[in-house]
Amino acid sequence: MTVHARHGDASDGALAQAVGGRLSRVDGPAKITGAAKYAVEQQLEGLAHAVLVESTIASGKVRAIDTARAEAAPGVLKVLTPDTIISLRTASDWFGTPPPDKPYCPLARDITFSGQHVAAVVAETFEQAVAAAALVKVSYDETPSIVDLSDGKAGDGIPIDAMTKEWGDAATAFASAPVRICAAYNTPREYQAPMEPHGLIARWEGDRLTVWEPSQWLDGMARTYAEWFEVPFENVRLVSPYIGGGFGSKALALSHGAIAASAARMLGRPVKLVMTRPQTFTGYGGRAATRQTVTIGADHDGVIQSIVHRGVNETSIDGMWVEPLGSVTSIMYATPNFSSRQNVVRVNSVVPGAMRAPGENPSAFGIESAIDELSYEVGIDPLEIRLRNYAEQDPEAKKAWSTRQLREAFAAGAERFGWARRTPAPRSMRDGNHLIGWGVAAGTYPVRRAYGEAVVRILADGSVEVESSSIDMGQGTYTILAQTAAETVGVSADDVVVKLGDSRFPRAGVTGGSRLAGVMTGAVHKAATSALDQLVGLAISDPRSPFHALQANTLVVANGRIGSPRGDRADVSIADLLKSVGRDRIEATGDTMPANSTAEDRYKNYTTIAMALPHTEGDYSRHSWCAHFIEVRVDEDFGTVRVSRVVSALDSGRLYNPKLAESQWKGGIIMGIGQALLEEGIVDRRHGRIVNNNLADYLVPTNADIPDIDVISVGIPDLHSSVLGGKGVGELAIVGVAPAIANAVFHATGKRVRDLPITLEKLI
Ligand code: MCN
Ligand code: MOS
Repeated sequence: MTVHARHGDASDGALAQAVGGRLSRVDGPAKITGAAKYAVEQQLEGLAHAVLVESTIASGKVRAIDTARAEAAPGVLKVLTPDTIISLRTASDWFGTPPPDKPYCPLARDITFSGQHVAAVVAETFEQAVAAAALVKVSYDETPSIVDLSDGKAGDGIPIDAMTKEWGDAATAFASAPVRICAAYNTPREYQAPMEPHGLIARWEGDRLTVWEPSQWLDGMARTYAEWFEVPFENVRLVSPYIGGGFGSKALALSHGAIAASAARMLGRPVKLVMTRPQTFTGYGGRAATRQTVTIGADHDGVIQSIVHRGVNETSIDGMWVEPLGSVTSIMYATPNFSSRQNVVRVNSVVPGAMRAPGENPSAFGIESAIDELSYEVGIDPLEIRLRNYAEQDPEAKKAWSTRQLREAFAAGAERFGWARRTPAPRSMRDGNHLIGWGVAAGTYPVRRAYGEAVVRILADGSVEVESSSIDMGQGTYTILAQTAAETVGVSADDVVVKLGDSRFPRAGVTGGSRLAGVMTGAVHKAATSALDQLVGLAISDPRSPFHALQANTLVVANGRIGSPRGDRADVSIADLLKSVGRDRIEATGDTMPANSTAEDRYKNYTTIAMALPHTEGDYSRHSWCAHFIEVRVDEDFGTVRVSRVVSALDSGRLYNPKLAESQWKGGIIMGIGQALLEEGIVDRRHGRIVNNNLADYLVPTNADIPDIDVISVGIPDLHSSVLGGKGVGELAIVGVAPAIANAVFHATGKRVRDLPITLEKLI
């Protein structure tokens, strides 16, 4: 393991290894040398290969599936159709809502979107399965489809009352406000596009199922598989030690998983199924397309009096996805009058899903663009207007913020960026034929909390082992849990081995909502504290211990050695102490569940999201915050936009590992740049089909698109948010990037683009 310490930071190894140190990723070497085995890289005896056949229409019914030629093709073991696949039971949803007692078929007869799985071919080799899948002939009775939100047939949709937020009298206050702005903001379908596509290997041994599958939630997915196949939860093992990115898309067991596990059961052989890149655009949902109108009533000083917000997001014909569009709108600025409502509209698409900061991300595009528009309307600097409307407490929950270093973020970001040198008028800054624009926007993400569980072992050689069924998809879980255990027990992180990604380990809930780091550092801290207590207890009380005669009531453990606090006795290594007291290990399981929790509570906490603590629970409202300052250069002739400078100041509370948190923030900002300038799922309106379903046509940023990104941490420890004082990091930084870029583009060009992405045809 190498420790890269940056100048000016904790520069010696020991400091880098404690919580708050800049330890490099402990899983890094395994990943870059190829030693890390991803889910579908397992080599299993007798492995068969499944390939999906998908609907080519967006709406209608399968009339017939002709499998004769496929069945006769070389190497084919089975062709699965709705008629031949085994029957499964419907599983509960991720809230744990009990399912209707009805069968579940992962292959569709009723088609509600293009790309729906209708059949699967299983063969001895992958190539044989691909060849035979092309021979499956599906005929349909097609019916007209609703292409997207702009389709005339889409209608106004279904009101989602739970999303309604109202206080004061927003309509009246708006009507009487001296300054009024009103605009509509749209975001398109966007896709998580993780480098590793979805896929799995499923193997049955009797009624025990093992699934190797990239997963943001082993326990939740294991529950779903158990319910589908009606076997006990304990009979399902999910294995996912390394994951090539998820961004929200790998939290749930999906229909392709049910198909592969069914095939494995039917054949009595392990089956591998890997999605093609195009299938990753329809096998599960990306971010829903959204429409919002934001109206703001203010006085001539730019002080907001009323915000009225209406949002719509698309969902599928038979599934429900609500993208909470009022989430940032309702808390970012102080306003005495507020109204937000939301509808969903059913269209013929796969049900949309979670993608990095679902809700907050499009919500911020609306409100952070709108307040920028207001700033020009009243002639006040866009940074100044945000400070004038600063929310001193949560305007919605009417509670104090646990911590909100947003003012500090604005100040630090503005200083580093040089905001004071900005000239206010649009088109007033240029460099040759580049129009230069400077934009600012804020972002936020709530602190989601739940409970976690971990085991910490102090082993005979003095090393420490941590186990948890939580996961690392690149965020740094392995590393921060090593640091937490190392610091708590008093050893070097080099001597800690963290094992994750196996549902047989002590349980963990979903890695979603940027909550895992806070949850799991808490659990590991607790387990490690209890292991340390046991170690010290033994050293004091065991007659064979060299410290027994000391009659001390505590001892100090540091650098893997135990000593007396007064230093009046030679210290002893943990290994020697364990040897002298005749123990080969010390083990402690720690969970952060309330003391009176039942086994049922634990199961529910780890396998559903129903037990998460609201971010406004108790006396405080808890959120991470950020401010982005972005420079764009717009080519006046061609309308091309390049982001040339980013300075972001962020408040995620205490950072467990600043190097990793900065990397997370930069990743979020890069994804935000992609969202602002490139990303858009384009639908062929004749067939209701995503046409740019690959990474050549669905554009994500490359290195050449990304300038140096400067991130500044302005957080302070927030003990209302987590045991060690951290708030969420993973999703925060994407929130607010797109509006900061849109605002910069307006400053550069005088054109307000309210539809993402900001492509050149919208500027010329
Ligand atoms: N961290 C820190 N200090 C804190 C909090 C976090 O140093 N106070 C650092 C740690 O390295 C931690 C990481 O940030 O491992 C993320 O912590 P957290 O914010 O708790 O987020 P989660 O661990 O729950 O990760 C999930 C989050 C989500 S929801 C998405 S979406 C996302 C993201 O993380 N997907 C990612 N970051 C991703 N990063 C990678 N490489 N790949 C993805 O798919
Ligand atoms: Mo993140 S979208 O909550 O997995």
